[in-house]
Amino acid sequence: MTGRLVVKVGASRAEWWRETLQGLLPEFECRDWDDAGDKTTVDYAVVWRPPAGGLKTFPNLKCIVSMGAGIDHVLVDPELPKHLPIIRTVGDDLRQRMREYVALHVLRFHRRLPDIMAAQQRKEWDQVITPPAPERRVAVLGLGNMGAEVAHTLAGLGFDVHGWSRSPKTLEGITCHYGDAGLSELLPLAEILVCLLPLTPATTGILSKDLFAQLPGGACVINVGRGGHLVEEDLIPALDSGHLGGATLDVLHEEPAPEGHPFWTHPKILLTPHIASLIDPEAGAKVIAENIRRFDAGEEVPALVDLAQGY
Ligand code: NDP
Ligand code: OXD
Repeated sequence: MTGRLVVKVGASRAEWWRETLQGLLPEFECRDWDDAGDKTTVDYAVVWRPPAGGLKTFPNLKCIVSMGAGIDHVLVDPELPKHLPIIRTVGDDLRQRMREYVALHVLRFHRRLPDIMAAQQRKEWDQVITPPAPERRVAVLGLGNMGAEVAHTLAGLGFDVHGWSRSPKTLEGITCHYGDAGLSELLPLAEILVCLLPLTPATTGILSKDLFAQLPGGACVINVGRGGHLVEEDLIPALDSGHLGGATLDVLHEEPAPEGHPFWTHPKILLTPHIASLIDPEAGAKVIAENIRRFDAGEEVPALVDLAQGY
């Protein structure tokens, strides 16, 4: 036994995760967060949405492992031990899932599937005509691990793809924009807008009425970043006025959406339960185990987060 780790994830999948990690890391003792035993001997915490103040109760952690690409759910803890490195979880399987999800929802808007389904309800044979993909501009906010792959997938389907990042980028087949000026160039072009940004102070609330006003009439929005990117109260007026054509939301401020939340029933909103690229133990545990092993051996871990950058 070379170390101990604890796993914190939703109760329904906690034992599945713990057992899978234990099988992959026999040299570690893997325990559930709530059954950690002696907290002073825990080296690694593998977490999804740990409770505020929880991580500091493990005084000798070497590293925090986010069970996801985003680390906002860790950074949000006001008592987070800030000296600790954080490793995020990224990998081919997760990128593949995101590519599938975004392609599905971009095509749904592009081919006007909601209109076709509504026509069927009315028993109308409505031959909706849509332009071919090269005449449809799609903008991807965030060109990182997920966003760059998604942009290439959409370009592969023939869309006219534009992307936006913080720093300048060159991606084959994608028109890249960056910074505030780049966003102003991009928005008036974006018939379908995909948000794949990390949640940081600079990106919180970016999907707001000001941004919607810069989109062309009828534009559709797909948010797969974080609920905090969207100013929720700005969305329904933009949809109801007809300025926005529709929204697909995989992430919300509060997940699951509370009963009675207007997004559940709005005819122009499709809600999915944070499943765009859901990490499961089959795919995710292998990546996490490899990262922990490398970190423990003092080897380079590419998924180590640059905490100064904040994502
Ligand atoms: P990365 O950190 O790899 O990429 C982030 C991208 O966003 C980079 O291109 C970065 O620019 C850009 N960016 C960050 N801040 C700004 C800013 N202020 N202005 C403009 N661009 C900015 O993240 P991932 O691609 O791995 O993931 C992105 C997010 O997607 C995650 O943080 C998470 O919130 C969400 N996600 C959601 C999932 C789901 O199932 N719904 C699954 C996985 C991720 P630059 O390249 O210049 O650094
Ligand atoms: C992630 C997520 O950040 O699933 O990986 O949202």
